Amino acid sequence: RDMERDLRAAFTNGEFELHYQPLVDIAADRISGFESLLRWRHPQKGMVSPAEFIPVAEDIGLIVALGEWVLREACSEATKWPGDVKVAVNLSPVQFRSRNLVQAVISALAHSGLSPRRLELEITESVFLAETEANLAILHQLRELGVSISMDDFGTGYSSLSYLRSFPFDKIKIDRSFVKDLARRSDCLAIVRAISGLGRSLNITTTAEGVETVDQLDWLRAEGCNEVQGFLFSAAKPAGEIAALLTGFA
Ligand code: G
Ligand code: G
Ligand code: MN
Ligand code: NA
Repeated sequence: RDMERDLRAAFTNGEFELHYQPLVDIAADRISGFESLLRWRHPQKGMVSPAEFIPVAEDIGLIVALGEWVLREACSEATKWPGDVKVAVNLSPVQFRSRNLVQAVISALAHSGLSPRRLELEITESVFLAETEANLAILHQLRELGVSISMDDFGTGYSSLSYLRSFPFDKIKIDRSFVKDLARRSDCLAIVRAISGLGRSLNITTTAEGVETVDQLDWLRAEGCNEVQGFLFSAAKPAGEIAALLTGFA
């Protein structure tokens, strides 16, 4: 209950900020984009993790307004980056239920002037669990705007493969739980290999999350994974540090 009250106040007081984590194109060895990750700078508690407050924001419906703010903020920030660098925004399934999502994306693009080609929307499999047909229709409308759609946390949900058949995703993000033990566990390697192969066959970009070591990067490169994201390159950083990340990366 305290969290509820604090969250609503935080939104009006402007205590939220976005940090950005690089997505690295393995073959080109360059930053292809950044994932925006929401941060709450609580006046007493300091940084509060989205893992803690997003479920509450979803419960009280605040995620709709907060999600619209995230879209506007991320799109306008991305206009400051080199023209081929993309921005990825996470969407909550609750934003699909609000029925205002397509308009929110149109409006964020229009106000920022960002090309839709530079916006990636990340969704999880939970988007398909309820109101599947309605949500599919929304995904198609979003795609028609020219934005791309990524399947986040792939492999951790339910019947992943059927979702790949019901919607032509542009990108699959391999959950970091599979990347973690890549070098030590043959089952993790088998899963990463299968997802990379699936991506190649279906012409879907594959991105590995949670890459922390050079060893993991070498395995992922060998498996033909297209992109990596993780502490090996950088944690999520405030907007002000992005220019340095872009020039410093090589
Ligand atoms: O950044 P990590 O830094 O701790 O993020 C934890 C979780 O919060 C991740 O699953 C991530 O997808 C989610 N998350 C981060 N930012 C956002 C956001 O802007 N919107 C939504 N819906 N989820 C987010
Ligand atoms: O669910 P989603 O992938 O959107 O959330 C990204 C989450 O992964 C964030 O919490 C972010 O802080 C975390 N993260 C990013 N890179 C790494 C990494 O290399 N290792 C670990 N353990 N977590 C990471
Ligand atoms: Mn994500
Ligand atoms: Na993820």
